[in-house]
Amino acid sequence: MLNRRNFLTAAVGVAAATGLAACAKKDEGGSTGSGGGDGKIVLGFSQVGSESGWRSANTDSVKEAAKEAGYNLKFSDAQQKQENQISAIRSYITQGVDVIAFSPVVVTGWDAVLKEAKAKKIPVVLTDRSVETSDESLYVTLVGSDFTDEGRRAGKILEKVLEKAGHKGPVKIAQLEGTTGAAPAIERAKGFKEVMDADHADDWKIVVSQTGDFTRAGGKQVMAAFLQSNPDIDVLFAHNDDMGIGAIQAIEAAGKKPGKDILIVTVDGVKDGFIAMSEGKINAIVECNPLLGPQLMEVVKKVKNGETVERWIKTKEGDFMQDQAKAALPSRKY
Ligand code: GZL
Repeated sequence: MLNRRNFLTAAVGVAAATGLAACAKKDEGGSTGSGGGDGKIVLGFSQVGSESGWRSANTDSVKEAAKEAGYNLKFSDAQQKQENQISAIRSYITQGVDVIAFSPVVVTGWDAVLKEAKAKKIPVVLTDRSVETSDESLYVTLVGSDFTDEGRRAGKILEKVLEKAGHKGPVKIAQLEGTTGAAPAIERAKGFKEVMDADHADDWKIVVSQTGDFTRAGGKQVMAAFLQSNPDIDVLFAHNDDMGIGAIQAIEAAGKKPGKDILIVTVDGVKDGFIAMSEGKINAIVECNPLLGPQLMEVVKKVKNGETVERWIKTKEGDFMQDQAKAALPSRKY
C-alpha cells in the first residue's frame, strides 16, 4: 500500500525502474508494441468492471483519452474478478504491449503476474487503486486518489451535516463498505475511523458495517438488513454514491426519509449522486474524480520514453454539501 514514505521515494529509484524498463524495451524491438510497425504506443488496460457510475465514467475517460492521444488501446473489463484481470495482463504481456495499466480490484495477489511483466520489461502503471507488494519495482506509479483522505473528509463533512441537521447527542452510524479487500474500501474506512477516534470517541459509534460491493443492488440489500437489525440508525456512511442510492430505496421502503430521518454521506460525486443530493436525499458527497484518462496517457508516454515520473500522481477533488448540489449539477462532467 502506498504511504508517505513510498510517495517520497526519490525519482532516482523510479527513473532506474523506468529507465531499465524503457531501455530494455527499446533493445527488445520486434514486439507488437510501438515496434509493431505503425509507431503508435500500444497500451494494455485491465479495468475492474462496470459496477458503478464512477467506473463507467472512468472507462469513458480512459478510452477517450487514449483515442485523443492516438494510442492503440487494448481494453478488457474483468467483471470485478481478479482472475480475469490476471488473464488480461498475461495476454498483454504475450502481445508485447508497450505499457500495461490497470485498476486492481483488490490490493493483494498481484506479485506473480507483475513479475512476469517485469521479466518482459513491460512497465506497469496503476490507475485508481493501489496494490500491496514488497517489491516496489513491480509498478512505476499510481495515478489515483488518496482514499484515506477521502475517509477523513467524509468524517469532517459529517460533522457539518450533523450540525446543520441540529443533531444532538450520540450518533449511531451504519457503514456500507466497498468491495472487500479493495483499496478504496480499506482506506476510506481507515480515514473515517481516524476522525471518529480522534474527535468523536465519546459520541459516534459505527453500530453496523458490511460490504455492498460498490453496487446499487448491494447497497439496497444490505441497507434493508441494517434497518431490520438497527432501526434507530442516525447516519449512513456509504463508500460510494451507488450504494448510497441503493440504500435510499431501502430507507424509503421502510417508511423513513433519507437525508432527514437518516443522514447520508457518500463518496464519488457521480451525477446521480448529485441529483439525489439536490432532492434532499443525500446530505453531503466527498468527490472522488474518475476522469483519470488524460493524466494516465501523459504518464504512459513518459514511462514509454523512460522519463522520470512521481511514485503517486494524485487526482484533485472537492467536497459538496447539499445546498451546493443544484448549482454544481450543470457543470458535473460525470
Ligand atoms: C475509487 C473507485 C471506486 C469508486 C466506486 O477510486 O475505485 O470503485 O468509489 C467504484 O464507485 O466502484
